[in-house]
Amino acid sequence: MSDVPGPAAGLTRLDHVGIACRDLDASIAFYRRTYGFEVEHEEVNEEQGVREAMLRVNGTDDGGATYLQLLEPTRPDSPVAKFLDRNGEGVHHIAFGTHGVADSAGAVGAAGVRVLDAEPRRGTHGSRIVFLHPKDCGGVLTELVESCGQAD
Ligand code: MC0
Repeated sequence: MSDVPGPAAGLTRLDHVGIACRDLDASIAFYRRTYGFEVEHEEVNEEQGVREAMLRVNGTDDGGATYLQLLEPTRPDSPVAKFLDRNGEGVHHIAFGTHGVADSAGAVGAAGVRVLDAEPRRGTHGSRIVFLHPKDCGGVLTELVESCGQAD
């Protein structure tokens, strides 16, 4: 391991794992029936081209929580639809929580990773999000998320 300090990205936790699915209701039913996870929030995000559900996995002692985010595409040219065509259903991205998404993105960008959003976009439940290029993150599409009214 390198002894060079990493960037001061200010990440606090794993916020969610995003999972691409073709049928959101069937996917929700699987996670409820198999693990007992319940839907905490559901919405359509037209900008991102998804219908999505947040299933709470656990709370954390910092006031945050960790979720599974189930993502069904709403249009064929969306990133999730392209992903499904290419890979089928499965893990689409991971997301790290932060107190300040713009500062975190700046720090990660300064470390040489392409930040895909020049300005934070609107994520689930009023959160502010940016994506990092998967080719700079070991093949993992990575999101940074600042929750709306985040207490952590
Ligand atoms: C694409 N690639 C991925 C990937 N998507 N690798 C890992 N995980 C993924 N999810 C790879 C492809 O296999 C390809 O590799 C290369 O990246 C280019 O992909 P492309 O689809 O041909 O081309 P692009 O450049 O048009 O799009 C890829 C890119 C895009 C990641 C930049 O999908 C993007 O901007 N994504 C961020 C937005 C997003 O995903 N939104 C949906 C979730 P090869 O080797 O073939 O070159 S919205 C969300 O999650 C919100 C609601 C929230 O959390 O609140």
